[in-house]
Amino acid sequence: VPPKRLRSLDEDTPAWLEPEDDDIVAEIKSTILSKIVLVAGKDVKHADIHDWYIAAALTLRDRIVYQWLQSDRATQNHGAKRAYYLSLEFLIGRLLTDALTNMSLMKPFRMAIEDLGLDFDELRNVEPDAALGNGGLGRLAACFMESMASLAIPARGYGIRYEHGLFRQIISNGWQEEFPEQWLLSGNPWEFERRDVVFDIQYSGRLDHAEEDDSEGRTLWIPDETIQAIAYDTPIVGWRGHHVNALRLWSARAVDPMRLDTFNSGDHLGAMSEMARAQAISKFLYPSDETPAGRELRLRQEYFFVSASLQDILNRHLHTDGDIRSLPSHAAIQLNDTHPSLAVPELIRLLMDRYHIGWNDALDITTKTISYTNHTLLPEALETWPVELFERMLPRHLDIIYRINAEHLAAAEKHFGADARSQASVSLIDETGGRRVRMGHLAFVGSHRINGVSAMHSELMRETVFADLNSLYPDRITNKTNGITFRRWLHQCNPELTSLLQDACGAAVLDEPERLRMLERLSDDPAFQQRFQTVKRTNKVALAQIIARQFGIVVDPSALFDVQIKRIHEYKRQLLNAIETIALYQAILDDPQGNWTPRVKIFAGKAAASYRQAKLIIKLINDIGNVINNDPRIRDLLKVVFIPNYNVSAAEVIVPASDLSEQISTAGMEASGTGNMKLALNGAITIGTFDGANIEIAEHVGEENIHIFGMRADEVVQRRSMGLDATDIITSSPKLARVIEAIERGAFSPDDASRFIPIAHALRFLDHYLVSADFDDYYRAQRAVDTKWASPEWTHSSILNVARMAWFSSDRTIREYAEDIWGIPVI
Ligand code: B1N
Repeated sequence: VPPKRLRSLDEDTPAWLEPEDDDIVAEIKSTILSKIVLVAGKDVKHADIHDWYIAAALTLRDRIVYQWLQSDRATQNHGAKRAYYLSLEFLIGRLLTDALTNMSLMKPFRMAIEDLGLDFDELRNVEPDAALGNGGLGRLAACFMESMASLAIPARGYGIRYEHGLFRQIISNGWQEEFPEQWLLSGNPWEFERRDVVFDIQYSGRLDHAEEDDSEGRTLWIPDETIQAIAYDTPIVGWRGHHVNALRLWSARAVDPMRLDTFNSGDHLGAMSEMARAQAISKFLYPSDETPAGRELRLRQEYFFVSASLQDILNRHLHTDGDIRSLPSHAAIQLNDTHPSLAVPELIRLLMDRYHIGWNDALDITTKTISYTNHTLLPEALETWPVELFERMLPRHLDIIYRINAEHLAAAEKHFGADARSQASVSLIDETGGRRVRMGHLAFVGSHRINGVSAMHSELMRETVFADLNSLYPDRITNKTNGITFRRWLHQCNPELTSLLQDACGAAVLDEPERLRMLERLSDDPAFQQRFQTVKRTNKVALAQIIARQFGIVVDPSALFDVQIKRIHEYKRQLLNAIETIALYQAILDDPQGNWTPRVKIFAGKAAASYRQAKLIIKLINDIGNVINNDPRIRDLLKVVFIPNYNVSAAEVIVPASDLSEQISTAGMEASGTGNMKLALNGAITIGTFDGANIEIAEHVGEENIHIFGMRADEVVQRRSMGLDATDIITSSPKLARVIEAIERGAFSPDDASRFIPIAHALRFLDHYLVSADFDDYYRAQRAVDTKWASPEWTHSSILNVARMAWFSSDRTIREYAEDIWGIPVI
């Protein structure tokens, strides 16, 4: 049980922060009431639920701030090395319950709020999700922020304070529609605007080589556009509230609020145009996930946040150390994918042009400070930018990139000889089809460590995209398998299970997840199994109620909840799940009295607005649901639910209620996955391919506690090399043939029989994702799941999944980053 007493703080802390146990609730209540009056400026009787939420958040924030300042002082005093995590995405979700759990204040706050006559759950549900990310990559950044604070690593996250996060998804007549998201509408109680932390960010203009002052290549860049970046800090509290770090997000504004001369001449809108152009930079999160957001505005965003962050890091370093050259021993900068790759030329530029360091030292300091995480090998997702755009927007950076490339290619020539293929493959410039800067190569060459996010992914990095770079710099690639924070993804989202785990493994399981192992000996204990099943049932009832209330679909909590929740992408193969649903439907109709396992197929996820095939798959799932859910012959043996607007908060409800976790990407394509970890930790059994972190999950939970199917990565490559036509496969699979025929006949789209022809066509002739090729084995694996569900083996395996997931804590991942990449000691 978390300690009720507040941790003792240093002498500077006001006495009111250390009330007696019994006083805590009263103190919280009176602070909340005073915030209503003093911050909302309202009489308590006029306060609405938003006012109460803001007042509660501010009351909690007061307590966090003292811990935060103390953490900062401690880092300062020890001259400790800091980690800086640069990411264009932070998918945080809600913060109230997160901060309450970590501050050990959940109970007193709940009591205080209920004493005030409010419903705590209603209050916490008014908090909007901070959805400043698309999917796994952004959520990983959020988990890492929490783990760095929990491990008391002095760290800071850097990103963009998007005014509009990921779009709101509405399903209208089965189709996805996108609407702007407005998380800042009612104010954001967590952030501190730092009006004194402002940096100029400059674009375009020209280089004056005549001004080069020496052979070092310092060049005068005369930019012709300046905008400003202003900092907003959000405190991130670690577990038990010991340490607090900041997430610093930048907002863009013009230097002048408007052009007065233009305004006075009568052009009122024109007078504001510079402000609009500047603010556009932090207006929207690019909603693409693993597809290139190849627009000029995106490159402007990337440079904007990289430049502001590096100026800030260098300022702080100089202020505390006084010697710019000692940067690598005081700062480790981690690039979350290639989106912040401009950090390489920007750091070199600042060191040379602002701090007058020579080329060799600037390059050396840069590579020692920076490291890069790769999250995808999909060729279409690897960022490249036209050289022409660089010339126009960032001429000085292109200049620096060319110089890095010249030295790099000279080293490559020594290594490979005059082999033109290897030369072309390692070059920072892709010369095939228009000259483009390869951002992955740039990040690689400018880093001392490059990591993949699962064992298999890191191995594929060495063998494919980065094979030649790896041969040139053989010690740089390393693996850091992803993890998730157990505070949010177990303790907070599944309090019932957490309390059972505390009973079974001791209260210390909250601090030492390895203790989950103690469940192994209970996995066959009938009494424990019973309690475990009761917890799952409670969570399923809660989800079933939401599904009934919000979507009017009645589902039976004793059915198997089969869940696929993630971005909609062809490689993630929601389509494979959808066509298996059709095959199962047909099989039940063939044998209505058969001994079928009742199933609820639950889907949730967003498709990029411009991704037509993914949006058609959403429509197909909804249309299948319409037919099956309304077919009385099925007698509720099968239900299909598409939960709209999937986000972190939705995941927190769905994950604890899941029985089966669908992790069915085409092998070799999912770098890691992290939803797979969340679901297994909450007792869902995985049906999945040998891909990403599924492989390591299988190693940990044991092959008998996971359902693996389908082609392996090498078989995928081999099959594709034989062509994408699946006719042979369909001919030998009557089930698959029947499914495709039903789709083509319009069985699920009677209002428009041709609607799903593009999908049927892909299944027959363009099977790039091996949906047809893997269908039979997937169907077989699903029937093995049915068999297991009916036996006591299910609960046994489910318990063992929970027991063996400790390694997937993001604390373990962060410890590895700190020790192997950042050189930061963890106590
Ligand atoms: O990063 C996650 C992994 O667990 C997933 O397997 C991986 O798919 C995901 C461009 C991406 N890779 N690449 C992206 C996101 C946005 C964007 O604009 C690429 N996301 C991943 C965490 O390692």
